[in-house]
Amino acid sequence: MSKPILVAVEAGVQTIILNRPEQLNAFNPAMHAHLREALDDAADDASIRAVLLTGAGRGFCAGQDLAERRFGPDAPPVDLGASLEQNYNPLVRRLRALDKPVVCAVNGVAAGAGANLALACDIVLAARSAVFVQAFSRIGLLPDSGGSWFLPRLVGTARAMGLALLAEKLPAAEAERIGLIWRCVDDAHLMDEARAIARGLAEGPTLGYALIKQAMRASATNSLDAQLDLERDLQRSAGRSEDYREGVTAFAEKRKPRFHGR
Ligand code: LHQ
Repeated sequence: MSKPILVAVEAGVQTIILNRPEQLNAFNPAMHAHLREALDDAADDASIRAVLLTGAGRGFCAGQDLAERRFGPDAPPVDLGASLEQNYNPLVRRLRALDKPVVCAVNGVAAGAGANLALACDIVLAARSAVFVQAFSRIGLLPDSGGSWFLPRLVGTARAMGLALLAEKLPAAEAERIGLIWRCVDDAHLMDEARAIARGLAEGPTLGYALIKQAMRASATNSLDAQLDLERDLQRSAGRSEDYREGVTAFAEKRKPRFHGR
């Protein structure tokens, strides 16, 4: 049996490939378990300074594997809350807690929890042929895996509501236009561009990136006053880093900085 995800580390980038292409990389428990493990490794291993997430085959991720959810007329209802608690919520929490940048290369359709997995990443690139579908309402569910939180924050309530209620396929170019993702790129260039971004981040000021992520995350619930205080405190830490010293020195010497992530 092939592995549900493939993981490789090169030049400071941990690449994770969702690998159930026949099911458009839909989630089963094994894929969840392996993905959690890979993200734990990314958090613990100091040599990993950026993560790149993508899918094998023509899809990125079709969300929950619905073949596992088929039930006969007499079957008792499945506790979907338990499924979220055991698998999807820990995944999204791990991704959001990771203090290293996560680049997502959406290589094809991203549906249901698969779409929201992408939205939980820091920089989302998508192939021009890819589509995002909040497929949940098609089967009587609501956006999960953080979707009901990410969508209104990224694109506003009107668009979030439209995407969730109508569950239409949103083409990558439109996703870029409305601010759902960072950039839509031609299919042939997706992986080169995503790798270049991830490698650039892996050579960057890792500590500074962690502080950027912390500040951006906190802004979702902070008042401006609280955010100004937080920026003061985080900038104090950033200002003590080796990378800040190197950045300023390299600027003065008109050369490219050599950051070590400290
Ligand atoms: C699939 C799937 C799939 C299995 C395509 N499973 N095989 C969380 C917590 C607890 C419970 C419930 O859910 C959740 C979160 C969720 O994610 S709920 C939402 C689950 N996902 C969906 O509802 C999406 C279902 N899939 C689709 O709507 C379409 O397949 C999309 C729009 C993704 C792609 O459409 P097409 O490009 O036309 O491809 P296709 O439909 O022909 O699919 C290709 C194959 O992939 C096909 O298998 P086959 O053997 O016929 O070639 C599909 O059965 C399989 N596949 N999604 N989620």
